[in-house]
Amino acid sequence: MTHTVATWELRSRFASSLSALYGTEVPAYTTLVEAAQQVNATVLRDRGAKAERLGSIDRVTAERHGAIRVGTPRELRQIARIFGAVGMYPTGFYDLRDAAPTPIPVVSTAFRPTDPAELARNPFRVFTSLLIPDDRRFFDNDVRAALEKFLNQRRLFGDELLELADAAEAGGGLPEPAATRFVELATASFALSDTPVDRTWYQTLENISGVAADIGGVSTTHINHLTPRVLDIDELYRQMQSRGIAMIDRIQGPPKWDGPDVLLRQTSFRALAEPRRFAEPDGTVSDGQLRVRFGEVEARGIALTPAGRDRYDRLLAETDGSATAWASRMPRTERALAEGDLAYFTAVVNPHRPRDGNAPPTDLPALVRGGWVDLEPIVYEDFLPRSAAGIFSSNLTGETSVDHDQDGMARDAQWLAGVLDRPLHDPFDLYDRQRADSLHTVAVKLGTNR
Ligand code: OOG
Ligand code: NI
Repeated sequence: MTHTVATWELRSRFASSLSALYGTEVPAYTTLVEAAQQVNATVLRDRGAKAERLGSIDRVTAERHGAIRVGTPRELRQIARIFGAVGMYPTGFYDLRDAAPTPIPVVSTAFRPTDPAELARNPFRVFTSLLIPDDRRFFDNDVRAALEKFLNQRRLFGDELLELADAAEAGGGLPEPAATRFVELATASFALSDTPVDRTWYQTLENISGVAADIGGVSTTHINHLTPRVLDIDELYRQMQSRGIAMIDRIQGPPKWDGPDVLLRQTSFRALAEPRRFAEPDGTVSDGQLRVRFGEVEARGIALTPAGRDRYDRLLAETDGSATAWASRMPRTERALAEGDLAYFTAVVNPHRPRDGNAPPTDLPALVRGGWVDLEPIVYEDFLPRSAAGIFSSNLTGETSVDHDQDGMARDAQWLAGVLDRPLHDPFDLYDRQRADSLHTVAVKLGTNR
């Protein structure tokens, strides 16, 4: 009998193989991972079981997200097949083209496991951006035509890789040696290539947008950053600076405070100069450098409901994330977040619930108030468009040139699902379902599911 390497194991092998590759390509990433592990060990020692409230230390230690940028719908569909092979499915729609202060000519999604049990096994996720060449605010007709021609000629992924991917997705995994081969080919397709970059073409695009040049100015794609998860991001930030690594000037997302961690806080070190070869206009090849790849670290908190998210977005827009404004408008306990329906929790029956003969209520706030259930936070598994745009732009060299007199092309989640030719999951639906499933189990146990 040949042993099948299951989908989750392919995912976990793929994540660690990409991480090993990125560590050899960008040594500062290894420093970041080491610093993150040290901070996590300290937090675990100091806070004990509380440190694992938002994920077991095994999950958090292995946890990474990456970012990849592609140029055409066809490339995005191929990426979807490769990630589908390892159980990562497109989730969420992010339009970064009118992000303040720096618009980026892409729309994005994140490929990730959608099932809680799969997330617990390995939560690898990849923020994936698609260039929009027909957005006239960024690209005029000539550049657009040249971009599309260039992109349509390149092949990012070979047939062998795509066929193995399809077999893995259809079969729920791969036998050996196909499994090893798949991980090898998938990893290699995201390595930095040493194919010479056409200097003139790259610069044409870079004058419009550094992200456009990184996507459409080269004949390959590459993993753009990999992000470990840390339990105390403020401490990590201090440690990286004391190790001499220049970080961007802030931590993005909610401010530091003494209430529950929600959503996502992220920070990064600036893109580093890496050697690249250039094809010059006179036909010679020269050595040069590009700064496109960086390192990022993140702390994850509880997922917010649409109402909670709305409050977060408004707080950030109105107060730029001031900690005092935050503290005056965000509930300070998990329980208050649940009672206000601002954040997602699953409920489990409280073994010490009151046994006074009264019938239990059925809605979550009342169950919590009556002491019938305990709450388990649902971790935020997604991204934040404002932070994402901040991460993109803090790593750009040069300005993005935008012609505000032109209309952008309208793009939405439905359009992206069409491009992907797969369902595009809505993060809120996934969190909602997880909460609903737990309430159903509670109702069965309490005998209220009439
Ligand atoms: C993606 C930037 C967004 C995040 O963590 O928000 C991102 C990119 O640079 O391609 O990764
Ligand atoms: Ni990132």
